[in-house]
Amino acid sequence: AVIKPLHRTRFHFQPRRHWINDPNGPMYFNGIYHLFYQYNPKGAIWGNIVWAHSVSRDLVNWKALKHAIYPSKPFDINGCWSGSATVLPGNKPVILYTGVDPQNRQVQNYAIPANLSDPYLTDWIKPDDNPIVDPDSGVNASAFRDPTTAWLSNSGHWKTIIGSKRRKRGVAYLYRSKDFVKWTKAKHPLHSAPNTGMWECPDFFPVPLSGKQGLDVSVTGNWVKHVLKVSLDVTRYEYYTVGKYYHERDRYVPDNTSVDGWSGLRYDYGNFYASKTFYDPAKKRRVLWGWANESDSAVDDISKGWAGIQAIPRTVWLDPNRKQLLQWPVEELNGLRGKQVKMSHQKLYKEQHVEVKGITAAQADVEVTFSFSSLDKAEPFDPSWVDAQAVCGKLGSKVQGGVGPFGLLTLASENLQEFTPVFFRIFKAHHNHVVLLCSDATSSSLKKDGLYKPSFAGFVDIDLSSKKLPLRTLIDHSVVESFGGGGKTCITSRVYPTKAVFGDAHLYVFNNGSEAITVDYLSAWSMRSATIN
Ligand code: DQQ
Repeated sequence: AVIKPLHRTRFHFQPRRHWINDPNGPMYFNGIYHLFYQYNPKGAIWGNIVWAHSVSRDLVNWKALKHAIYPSKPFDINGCWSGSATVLPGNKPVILYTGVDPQNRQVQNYAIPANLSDPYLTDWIKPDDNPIVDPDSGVNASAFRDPTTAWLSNSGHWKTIIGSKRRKRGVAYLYRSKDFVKWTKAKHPLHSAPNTGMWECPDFFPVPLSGKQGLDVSVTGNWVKHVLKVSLDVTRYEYYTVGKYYHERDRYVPDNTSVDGWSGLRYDYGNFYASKTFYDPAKKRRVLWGWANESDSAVDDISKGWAGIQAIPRTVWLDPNRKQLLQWPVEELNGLRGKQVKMSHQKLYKEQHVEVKGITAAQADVEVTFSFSSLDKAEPFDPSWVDAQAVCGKLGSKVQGGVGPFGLLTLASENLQEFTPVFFRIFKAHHNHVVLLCSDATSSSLKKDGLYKPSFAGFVDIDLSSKKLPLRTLIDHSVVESFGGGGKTCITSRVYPTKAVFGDAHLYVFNNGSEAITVDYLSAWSMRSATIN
């Protein structure tokens, strides 16, 4: 008999087997989306890293091609690590990536398509003048990696940044080139920040001050802001700032509403790392890819034979408040929506949960708007609560509140022995209200050993004057990926239910606060499986 793999995702990107990590070199070229990714062709743990390669016409269904870049030359013999694609004038893609050389130094290389008229760009050449950037004596050769998509300045110079650290200071070194082959390090880094450690996978791009449109990375002007994102290897989270790029000086300065480091903004407050955006000229949008690692053990991964997925690609743009980004699953995902069920004007009193019936709750897309008539009952907010995850750990979905907790119980078993709640809780602070979004894996699985079950959470900087809070959650067997407040705060959890699987998984709306909540409107869809690799 064929055993259906319990936790394998059906519409998230993953290879057929083995380990994957960072998305690499995403790009659009002649009608086709390319996604490369860090991949171990030999097993379900990290190692033997190559650039695997898939192509798509819709960012949803993918076809696997042969590995694009793999160790074969001295400049990458010990590893082909992360990097980015740039499409040069004349529609010529180039990849910049980090190679690990025989001395285990991290060097930067380039690769070009062997045949530009091959629509899939299947074969890649690594020219003999590699590496194009060596770590100089001032940089730590084991912390010097992950070149970004390059941008072109008015002076005709290409620029890229490379992640690094100087002692505990995270650094984005800037390099310039006239011809994309000979690169010179700028005297000053583009940006750096104390006590953040190694900056992996930097990403740097412009966003217009208003509107949802994305921009090519080379666009500048007083009508754009720039975003710098870095991934911190020690703590395994990412943060970004919104700021200004002074292109004559090649310096980036975060706005005073944006901070570097631990308390900074995150694309995702859950399991999401080594992310990277690209500009899609076909739909004039900027699209974000990020890796969602497993939260089970290496032993589990080896026995299931795979580890790692990519989160659903998201369109990103600047919030009208100009302080943060907004994110939403790419519109193409809606093409997988099948059977739809609806709920409206559903009151939820304290301790009540109501089932959303009639869809495949283990593989679903849910959009809901909750409303409340008053904030009078909101619990007091303790100003020392700066760590959202700690607050959610203390005030879980079972801890009764005032306004909230309310939200969804996803991947729930019939008697709620297992469930992953995604919920809001509203607090009253001195001058304002504070909204918390939690995606809590604590009760997600009855499995005792080897699971990481954090109570991920983030604050939602949202205006409550309409007395409404929207939430969208994508559920895909071992993934619960949520977009709170219209994409203001996103959280991805990886969970491994033992009972709430396939047809035994349920979905509920719930409230556990003394203030009654109304489900104004809910739409949930069974999701079809995508064709992936
Ligand atoms: N993964 C790659 C590195 C990168 C790290 C190696 C981030 O290039 O810094 O697989 O997850």
